[in-house]
Amino acid sequence: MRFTRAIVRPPAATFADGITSSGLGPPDLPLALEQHEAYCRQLERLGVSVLRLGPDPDFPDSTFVEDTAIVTAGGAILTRPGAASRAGEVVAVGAALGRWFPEPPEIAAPGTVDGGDVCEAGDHFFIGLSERTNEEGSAQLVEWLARLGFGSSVIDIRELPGLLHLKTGVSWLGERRMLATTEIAEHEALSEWEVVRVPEGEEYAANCIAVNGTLLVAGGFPETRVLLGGLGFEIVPLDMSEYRKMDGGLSCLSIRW
Ligand code: CIR
Repeated sequence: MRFTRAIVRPPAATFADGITSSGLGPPDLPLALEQHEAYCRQLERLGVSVLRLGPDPDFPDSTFVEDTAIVTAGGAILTRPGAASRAGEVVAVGAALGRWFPEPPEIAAPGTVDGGDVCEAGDHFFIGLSERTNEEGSAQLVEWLARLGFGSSVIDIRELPGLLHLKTGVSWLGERRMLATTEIAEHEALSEWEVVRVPEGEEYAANCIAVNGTLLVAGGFPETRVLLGGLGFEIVPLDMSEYRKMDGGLSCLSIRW
């Protein structure tokens, strides 16, 4: 599937007040904005029309738009983020998506889902059960996705250390191929998929996005780059240092369809 559109939201002045467990120190806002703009320009270079929402200082984590909605070829589903401070982020994204997806279904209480736990792989979705996505939310999502014609499987990451979301550790590379950290690679839900394992020590690079024939990967992970390059992918590294400080990965900066 070719992506033609994306929604993004640059970080606001309150970015450093967002949730983080990285221990990497506070993000540098001017640098984060530069990295964000480079990310947007790269999407545009690949033929994606990018809608930039205005920054919202009331929601420090609102730059991580991916967590608020799941957009598929068949329609959109609004999430109900698992962190209380992020619940209100869905309103603005839902309003923006309304232009293309009027009245999308929404995950309902007590269900919670973060889009970062939802990994699309063609006509199949992997859904992570995490600190953010609960069983009720994932069950609702399985149901909505089925109505849109998609199959799904659930991967429980609650016992796996270091993973905020499922997509912190796994990405779809296209066709039947996934990129994953060792722990996720061994999960039975992936047993019938070809899994490329992220080299040890480069786990952050497991979160990447395939956009119209090019892989956007986090910069600074040379072994992963060589590995993926060897598989024939065109690769564009993007500096994500300031988002990593806030526990964010590359995919979470955009909703793509
Ligand atoms: C959070 O904890 O919610 C944000 N600081 C980071 C969210 C990252 N989202 C993602 O990877 N999909």
